[in-house]
Amino acid sequence: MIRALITGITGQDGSYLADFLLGKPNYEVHGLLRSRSVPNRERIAHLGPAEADGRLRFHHADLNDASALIRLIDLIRPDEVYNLAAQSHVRVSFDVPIYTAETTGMGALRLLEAIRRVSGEQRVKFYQASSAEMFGSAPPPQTLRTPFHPRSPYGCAKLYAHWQTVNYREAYGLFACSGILFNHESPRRGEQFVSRKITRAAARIKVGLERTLAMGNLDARRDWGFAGDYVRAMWMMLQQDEPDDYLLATGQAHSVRQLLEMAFGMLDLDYRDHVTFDPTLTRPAEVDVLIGDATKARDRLGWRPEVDFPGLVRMMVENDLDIARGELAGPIPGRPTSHIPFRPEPLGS
Ligand code: NAP
Ligand code: G4F
Repeated sequence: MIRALITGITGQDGSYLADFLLGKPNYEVHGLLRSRSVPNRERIAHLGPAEADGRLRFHHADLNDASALIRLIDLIRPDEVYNLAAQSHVRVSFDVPIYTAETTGMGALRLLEAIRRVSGEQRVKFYQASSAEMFGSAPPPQTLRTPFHPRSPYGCAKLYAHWQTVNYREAYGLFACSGILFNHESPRRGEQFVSRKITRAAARIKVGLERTLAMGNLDARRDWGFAGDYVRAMWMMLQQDEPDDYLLATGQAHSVRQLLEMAFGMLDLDYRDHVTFDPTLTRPAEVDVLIGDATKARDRLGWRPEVDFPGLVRMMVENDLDIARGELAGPIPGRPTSHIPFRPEPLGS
């Protein structure tokens, strides 16, 4: 059996990666859980049968606790480590910059160091979840040769983790890969990210649960793909003969406004009747356009995204419509009955 450790298994990508690896008969998956007052296992609840079979196991640890990471690596002795855990929200990173640097940046280093110290001669393969946010204001299309220019505490923290990954490969010969991923979404996307915020609101407005949607900058453009396609490529990177860095993207960008138009349009709604502007949802420094060039992943890994932008939006709208209709019918067990919208304090307050 191949033993894989996933940090961030309760998140969007971690849950899809767990699905993907457990779909292979020769994988045993270990998930890192951090302590929370309310368990957060919605995205992995369906994996109960794998847990019952012993092919999926959970362990408490935290990227901010080096001793726990050393203990975990020693206990599991993983063959593959996928570091997907992070404080991953860009706007929030302006409110908690030091926490973001600790978790998203230093957390990766703690994990790399735990692997180096504990695993010795064992050939552990390491995947780092790097981000298109590292390109920041670099003009599109962004390629693997584009100089980085991050525009947020999150982007800076990811860049630190990226270079540490490269450095552990070059300095210690670790099989370490950095996947620079452009935005990828799904029905499991967190509700504070713009795609899910929009599809969820459109569905709730459609069934009458809400009337308005407060938004920030509608002109930003992103290269949006489907998370299920992207986790497949994470695994592919670790199956190559040599470790390397890759960029994953669809190569096509849409604006937030176009996303609104499409999601609301699929429900025969006009977003202009519902969307209001809230300046607190803008960022002190914005990343205007991200469009990635995934030629290397296509040529070397044979990777291609299978879900296009309209297919992605439809999948998310349909899922959120089901949830909204269910909520109309009665409260869903384990889910809060009222949603508290994310409305950050104005910066500097
Ligand atoms: P996500 O849904 O926000 O999931 C983040 C995960 O990290 C959650 O499981 C969270 O646990 C965990 N986590 C947070 N702080 C932690 C800590 N201190 N110790 C241990 N675990 C911690 O993120 P995602 O969208 O799946 O993205 C996965 C990774 O790819 C992230 O590193 C993200 O920055 C990066 N990335 C994402 C995208 C994208 O478009 N989705 C693009 C490029 C890169 P809880 O459930 O307990 O909060
Ligand atoms: O969905 P977002 O919050 O994603 P963002 O900032 O692009 O970051 C995501 O993708 C990165 C990869 O490129 C990841 F590394 C990162 O972890 C995360 O998954 O915002 C997308 C765009 C931004 O330009 C934002 O200003 O949407 C704009 N936007 C406009 N109104 C909004 C809103 N974003 C959010 N979250 N909420 C709004 O109300």
